[in-house]
Amino acid sequence: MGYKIVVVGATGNVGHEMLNILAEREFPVEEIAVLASRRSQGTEVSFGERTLKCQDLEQFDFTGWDMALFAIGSDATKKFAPIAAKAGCVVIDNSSLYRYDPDVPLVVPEVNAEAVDGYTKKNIIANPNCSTAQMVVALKPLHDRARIKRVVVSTYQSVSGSGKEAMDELWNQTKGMFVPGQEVAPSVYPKQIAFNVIPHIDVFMDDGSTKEEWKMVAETKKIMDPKIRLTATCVRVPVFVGHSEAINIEFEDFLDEDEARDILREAPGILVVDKREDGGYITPVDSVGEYATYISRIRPDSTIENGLNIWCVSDNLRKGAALNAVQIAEVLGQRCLKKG
Ligand code: 2RA
Repeated sequence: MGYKIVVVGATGNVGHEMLNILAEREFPVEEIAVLASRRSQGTEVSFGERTLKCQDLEQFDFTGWDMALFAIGSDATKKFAPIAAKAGCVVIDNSSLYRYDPDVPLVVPEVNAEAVDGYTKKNIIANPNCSTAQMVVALKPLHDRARIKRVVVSTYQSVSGSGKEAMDELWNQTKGMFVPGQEVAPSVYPKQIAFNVIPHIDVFMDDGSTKEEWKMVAETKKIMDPKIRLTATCVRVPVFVGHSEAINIEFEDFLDEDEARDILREAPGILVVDKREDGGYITPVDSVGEYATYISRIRPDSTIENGLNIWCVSDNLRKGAALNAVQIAEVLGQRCLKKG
């Protein structure tokens, strides 16, 4: 006995990875439906060895389906997630729409798996922002040991976080730098992304931070601990896949680097790659296609009492989105929707 699963937004970066990961992890699927916009109806997508044809989301009846993994924008999610939820299909939503709703659990299974139990309020569970997911996987085991007071994080976010169009723009702009007459003007981003970095992701807030930075603060408080004080600077970099983060942590209690390294090595979802030698650390290209949240450059911050610096890298399409959503579906099935 398996689950009747729907993937909504199957033709996008994240939807594509959701199908790959459902197949890789042999999620117990009794039946699967893949949905896309009307203009993408009929598009074929891969699910393991199978090829599935996308159905029109507008016409789909969610009645009788167990779970729907949503990988579409907030506007479309606002229209269709309530329809699915009302039909009795539990929505696991990757958009930001429901993340801050007190009646919707925001879940990273390695951190707060038990929160899925609260899905019944709206029949919806929210997936966190990609930059938050990998960070809280890294912070949680350390917080359990030495209570985190404050986090300062700088992110180096790949263009796949903005979608396929942004990946094409990076590729074409890069080519255009070398092929005379083929320059490509910025369109997805406000400035050139090839050979450049852009300290601006999402919209600006009144206090001068960006919404991406606000998300990291709000989501960390909801998922982990409202008392943690966090400040973020989120930067777009000319990398196709893989988000990187330089994380500075101040603890309530002393935690030396060796104990921190041992804790991280034993923690769920984490792989420590930490040698003080050429190449002894993780980089985005190493993370592509992998499940792990990688941690490198573990070292004390002697400028503050009880300080630690770490480097954190993960595939933003996987742990940052599709893998986390599938893991939520696994936990939901195990804890709440047992079959057979
Ligand atoms: C980004 N975190 O990287 C945002 C949304 N995926 O663009």
